Amino acid sequence: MRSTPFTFDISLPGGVPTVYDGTDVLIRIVRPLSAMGGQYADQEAYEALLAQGDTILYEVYEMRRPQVADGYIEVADEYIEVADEYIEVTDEYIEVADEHVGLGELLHGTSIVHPGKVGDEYFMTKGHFHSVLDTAEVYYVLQGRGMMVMETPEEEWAVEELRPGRVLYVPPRWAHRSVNTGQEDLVTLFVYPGHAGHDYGTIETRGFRKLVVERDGQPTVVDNPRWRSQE
Ligand code: M6P
Ligand code: ZN
Repeated sequence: MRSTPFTFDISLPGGVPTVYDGTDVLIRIVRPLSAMGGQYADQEAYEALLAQGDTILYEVYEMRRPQVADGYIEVADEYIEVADEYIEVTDEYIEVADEHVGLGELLHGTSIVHPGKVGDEYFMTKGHFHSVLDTAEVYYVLQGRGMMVMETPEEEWAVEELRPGRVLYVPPRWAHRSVNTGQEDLVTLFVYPGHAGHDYGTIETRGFRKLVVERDGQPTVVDNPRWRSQE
């Protein structure tokens, strides 16, 4: 992995980063509708949309630092499972990071959430806590309109509006989910510590407290009827 300074560009519209060096790892993660089972409130609308095809909801281009392998990897859905498993093993991951590059690395990349709805609920990311809970994340909005839905294990919640030029700081302990409330792709640049990892299980089980739905043509934050308190 490269240890001298480097640059890359992000092409807009679209949000695809230029590959800055063949020796670094740019991972493309694709999340189709089928990866979001149980996440949308309107299960019937979800099934109906899925029956029409497994449409791609969002894509992530991630500069993996520390890298997990040499070269340029385009990751298929199957590989994501492998990657997630790898990240969940936090101790081993830190060990690998330590051995190769230390713990000061920053993972970064672009997230592209496509426009659309499942019933009246907008296309969104799965959302996650970081496995190392005490790690933050910074987002910079490059294109589109949206909301970041956030909450802590202590059941506080927050929703912040996303629009081009805006920076969002997600403090340690806050789970986060990007929601596209606009008509075009929502493109954000994100940066977070290389050893943070993703905890998807908590959100998959409990859901987020709040949903973002369209009401009278406007994005509206509502309670998630299926949200389960930790107790
Ligand atoms: C952001 C970052 C990425 C994350 C992506 C998609 O861009 O936090 O690390 O992978 O969102 O969200 P999720 O991992 O919840 O599917
Ligand atoms: Zn994150």
